[in-house]
Amino acid sequence: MTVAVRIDVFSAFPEYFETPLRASLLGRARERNLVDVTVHDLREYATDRHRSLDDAPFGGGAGMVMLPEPLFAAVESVDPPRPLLLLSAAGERFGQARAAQLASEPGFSLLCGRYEGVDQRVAEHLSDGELSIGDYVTAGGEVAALVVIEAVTRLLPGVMGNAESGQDESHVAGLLEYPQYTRPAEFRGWSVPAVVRSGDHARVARWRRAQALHRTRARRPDLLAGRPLSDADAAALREFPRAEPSDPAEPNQDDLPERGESG
Ligand code: JCQ
Repeated sequence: MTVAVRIDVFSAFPEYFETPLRASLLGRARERNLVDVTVHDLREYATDRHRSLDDAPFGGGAGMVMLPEPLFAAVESVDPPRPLLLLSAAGERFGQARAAQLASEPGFSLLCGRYEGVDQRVAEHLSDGELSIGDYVTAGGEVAALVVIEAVTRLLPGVMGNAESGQDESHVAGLLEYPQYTRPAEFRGWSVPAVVRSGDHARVARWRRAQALHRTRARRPDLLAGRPLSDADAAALREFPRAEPSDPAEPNQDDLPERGESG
């Protein structure tokens, strides 16, 4: 019996986590004690009578900065699992490899910034590192924390049922996922490719592999850079030279230029 991975979250808006932590995969994983997520309300550690968590920036400028005192007080009082990671657009990019690494440890903690950011002394002397989920601006680190928690939890032993097809999925094998189909075999005139209904499982596997490679080359060529093509992959690509459009009159979506590209 393995012990649950412990995740402690520090947030000025703990209510943000209520529904996502109860619903679906995360809710089931917590009920089954596969993961132990505790959300701490930063406002409980505010020291002034207004329970302030922020103040104006030294040097002037727009917006507010999170105070060091309540953040240090919260973390020092809880003594949460380390590493303690600050969610921030300025952080290291969070990806599947980091998710797998965090899933292999006994626990970690997430500190959610708000307002225009946190006092730099929190980043330097309280947190062990900064994580970013991507190059966009959100109102605070709560959504990013949920992304990290869900990506890590679904990798824990026993969390995923039949969908332990974990090895096929986008990013897990270093390629984008192949196209998937379910019933009906024909929907509004669009047919499921004959090969996936053929019952020839080895041929289906080669078709899927070829589609994953075509799709990755078209959409995320960066993932293929410096990756040698195996003999099996080259053979799959010869057998299935390009994705089959559902309607021969339609252009192949994978071969269209990216939106916003001139050509
Ligand atoms: C965006 N990846 C992560 C918003 C302040 C550290 O202080 C702040 C953090 C945020 C949240 O941004 C993110 C993020 N991309 O967490 C304001």
